[in-house]
Amino acid sequence: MKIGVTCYPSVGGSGIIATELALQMAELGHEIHFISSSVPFRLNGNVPNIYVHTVEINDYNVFKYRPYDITLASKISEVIDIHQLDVIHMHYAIPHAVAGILANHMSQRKVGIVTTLHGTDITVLGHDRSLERAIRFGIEESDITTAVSESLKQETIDIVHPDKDIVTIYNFVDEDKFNMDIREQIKKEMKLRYGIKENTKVIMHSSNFRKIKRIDTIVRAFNEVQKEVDSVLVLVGDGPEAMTVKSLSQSLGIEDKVLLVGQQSDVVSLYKMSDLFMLLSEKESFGLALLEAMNCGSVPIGSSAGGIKEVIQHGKTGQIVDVGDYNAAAKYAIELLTNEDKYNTFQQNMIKDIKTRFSEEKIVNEYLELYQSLIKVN
Ligand code: GMT
Repeated sequence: MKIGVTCYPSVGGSGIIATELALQMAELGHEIHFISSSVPFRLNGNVPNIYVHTVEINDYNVFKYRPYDITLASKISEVIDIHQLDVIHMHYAIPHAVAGILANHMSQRKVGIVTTLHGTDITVLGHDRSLERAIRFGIEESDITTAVSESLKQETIDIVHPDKDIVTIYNFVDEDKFNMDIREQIKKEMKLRYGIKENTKVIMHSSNFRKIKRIDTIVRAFNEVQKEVDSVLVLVGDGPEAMTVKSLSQSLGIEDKVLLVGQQSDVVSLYKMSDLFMLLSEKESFGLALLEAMNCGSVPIGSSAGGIKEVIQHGKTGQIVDVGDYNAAAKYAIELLTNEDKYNTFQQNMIKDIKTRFSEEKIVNEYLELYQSLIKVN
């Protein structure tokens, strides 16, 4: 098969899923054509069967706004015809699905269109309805639309009311990269590197530090935990909330125990260093970082927002708390960090559960079947 893929190439779960899926498809012998504003960040080196077509947008005085979406559509259509694509996979309804649909109209060859909803375009509609018709159009005019959790699927139905079935396909984890291999050894090395004592427990969070991630709740929960358990909080990533987090930890008098390590290329080693992973967002369609950290052995505490409660089985593979409830998060964290048997049981359950529900093989096959069903139709 020849598959075109359009995603946001910068750091973020949707770009990661698009790239990891493409890498797997390429390994299975399919030809992948990325049509994107730049090379996706998880695409390292030259991978056979993967081609990247970047969209150039020129600045003409005649346009008040640069026509990125139209240029993208034009480029997708060019790639469809030149490379004789069979299917295009658009990540996000706007602008990508809409650009893909337009591209299909422009091209001589007609392709099947798969659109994956990752959350943000539906979240945006919660407070700005101006894109509602475009999103509904993107969903309805795609041949197949998928959502990354049941929760996102339901939210889309409730807000957009599309006249179309939505298929849930969960995010998946790259088990070759994110696993528990030599976890104890890496943990030791990383603690040494970050000046953390061997017996000190590590609580971790990683994200793009947007307000919806509610890192303030994590800092407040950690403040309670460190009163009872010798621990540090390691925050991986960067974004608009970084300063707020810094000043909150200063005002709580725990800044020495809150490590803001910024964006890191080797998150795997960081995850292996951690005992607990917290994702207490107020909106989260799935939480890919959570899944990746879990497969590295970090036991999760998540909020009840969106798809997080589908990723974590409360009381079995991790714990779930209400959004903003830092006392409950702290209580669960203290319990897990001081009860080794319970901790080990959760860790074993979680690794088993990921293998069953979120393995690369399972999820890649689900997408493959969708692509194949479209080839039969076209
Ligand atoms: O979490 C983010 O802010 C990044 C965002 C993105 O667009 O990459 O992630 C979204 O898509 C991921 C992949 O499907 C999901 O795992 C994340 O939960 C989702 N983020 C939100 O819903 C906030």
